[in-house]
Amino acid sequence: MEPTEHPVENWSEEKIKRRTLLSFGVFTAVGLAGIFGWRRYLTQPANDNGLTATPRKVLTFNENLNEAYFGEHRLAPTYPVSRAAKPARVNGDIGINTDIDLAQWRLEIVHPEGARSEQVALADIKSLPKQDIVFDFKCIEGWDQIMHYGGVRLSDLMQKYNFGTKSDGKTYYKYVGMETPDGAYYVGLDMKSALHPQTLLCYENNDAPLTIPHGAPLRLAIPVKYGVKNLKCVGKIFLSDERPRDYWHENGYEYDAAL
Ligand SMILES: Nc1nc2c(c(=O)[nH]1)N[C@H]1C(S)=C(S)[C@@H](COP(=O)(O)O)O[C@H]1N2
Ligand SMILES: [Mo]
Repeated sequence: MEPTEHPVENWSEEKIKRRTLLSFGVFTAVGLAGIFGWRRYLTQPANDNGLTATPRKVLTFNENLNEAYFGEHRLAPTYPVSRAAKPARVNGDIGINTDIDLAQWRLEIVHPEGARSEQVALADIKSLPKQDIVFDFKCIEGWDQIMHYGGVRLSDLMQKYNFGTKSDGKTYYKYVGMETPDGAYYVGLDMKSALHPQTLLCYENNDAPLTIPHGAPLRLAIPVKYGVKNLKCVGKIFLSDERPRDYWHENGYEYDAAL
């Protein structure tokens, strides 16, 4: 008779108990590894672009609104000032009035719920911390150019003039709308893009005051969006939970115009 190579084990009650405990232990260890792995994933450092190694899109779903707004922002690439185009290309003149009286200009901030509106002078805007940005400006028509703009963060302005949030001071409106003084050109921005640290209201191009064709006295520079959203000559800013009208969206382009 052949010897049995793998004799059927005679599992004692004791051994079964041990095995059960062991597999329970393994199960728990795998579970804990999963939890710690997840926590590490949540706290992993961001790379240069502000992105974590693992795509985090799926997470925003569960994040509360404030975190989504003030949490990580994906930053657009920036460049050395020396690479900025001089002079910067001009494109689009809807709502640009070459006869504009720059001394008379005021930025109108319209608070929602009919509460109030404010007229802000350029000097008041300039009193906020100055920011410079050199980014690759991209037009949906197919050209791009590195441009250097200087101004203030839209988020700083919103904080200073206390607009953006509802009366509880915490809940943000969903959108920010902007228009030229004559209302001929207009854009809508989702709040997260409006609060993005690279979203600036600019009064300078290449260290010089903006020219009228470039949107004097104040234009939007929003590097996370295509050129169409970079409204020149801002006359009015307002807030809404409804998507504000948007010039190029009305002309068939995708609303977000996100890069
Ligand atoms: N008021 C106003 N802003 C505007 C436009 C316009 O026609 N009118 N055109 C947009 C488009 S399509 C582009 S590409 C950029 C061009 O900005 P630039 O003239 O500073 O290059 O402005 C945007 N802002
Ligand atoms: Mo454009």
